[in-house]
Amino acid sequence: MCGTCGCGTDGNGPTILKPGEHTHQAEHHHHHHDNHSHDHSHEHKHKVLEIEQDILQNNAVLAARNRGYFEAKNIFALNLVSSPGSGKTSILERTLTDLKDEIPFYVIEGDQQTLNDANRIDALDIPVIQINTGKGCHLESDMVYDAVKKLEIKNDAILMIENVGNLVCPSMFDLGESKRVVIISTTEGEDKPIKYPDMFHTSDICIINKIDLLPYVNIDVDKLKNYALQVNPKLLFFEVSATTGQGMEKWYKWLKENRINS
Ligand SMILES: Nc1nc2c(ncn2[C@@H]2O[C@H](COP(=O)(O)OP(=O)(O)OP(=O)(O)O)[C@@H](O)[C@H]2O)c(=O)[nH]1
Ligand SMILES: [Mg+2]
Repeated sequence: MCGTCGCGTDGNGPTILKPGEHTHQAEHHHHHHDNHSHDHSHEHKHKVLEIEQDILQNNAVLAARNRGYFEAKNIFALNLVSSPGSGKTSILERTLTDLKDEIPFYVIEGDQQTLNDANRIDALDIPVIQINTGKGCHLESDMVYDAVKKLEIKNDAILMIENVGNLVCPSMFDLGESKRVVIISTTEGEDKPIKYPDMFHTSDICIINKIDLLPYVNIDVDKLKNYALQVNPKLLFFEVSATTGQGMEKWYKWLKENRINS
């Protein structure tokens, strides 16, 4: 749980908006356990632990419900996770542009604030819902549940869920996705998988983005992959540039092969 980053998503909950939809920015987030830095009593710690277990347990219950819904409708749901700016939305933009004539896509965008990413997807005429988590630093399964209801997803579609940019907390929250995709860009350094192992450990796919920048940055991609494999030997890698389109075909092939009866 986010005991160190101070993230909280209780209170009045996140705001879930379509592009163009408006709501007043509510002061809707307060801490799960705001006394944690002041009160170190045994009793308090015990309570915190119980609340954290409750949150994760509730999350798991609704994640299972999401997963059942996706399976019943043969929806291939991907949870895209990464640090901020690694290129999640850029990869989505190119993927949707290239494949939208073949495959029905739906998108859920997670950010603390703004409709920026939803507007980028909306510009491609893809149905999209933005979730603003306020102080929260990750999506939870109830937010996805609400967004999915608003999206009215057709059978056999692909649902792309772009999580909040954060290489730590989203790893703990199952959203009911079919596969988890971690994206890391060439500017982030090869040691991230061993520094932030949970995200790589819980993912199925690792997309290494911004390979067009390789001539300019100090990174050893083989080393990055080896670190990631130390954490998760089952990871499957794609090396791409969302900017130039390099490497995207292999990613598309995987998407097409895995979306039906996944
Ligand atoms: N050179 C290069 N730049 C890229 C590539 N992909 C994305 N970018 C740039 O990286 C920046 C961040 O890209 P986004 O797609 O917004 O990243 P994101 O992961 O969605 O960011 P958040 O949603 O804020 O976490 C933008 O300036 C992009 O143009 C790439 O393959 N090569
Ligand atoms: Mg984004």
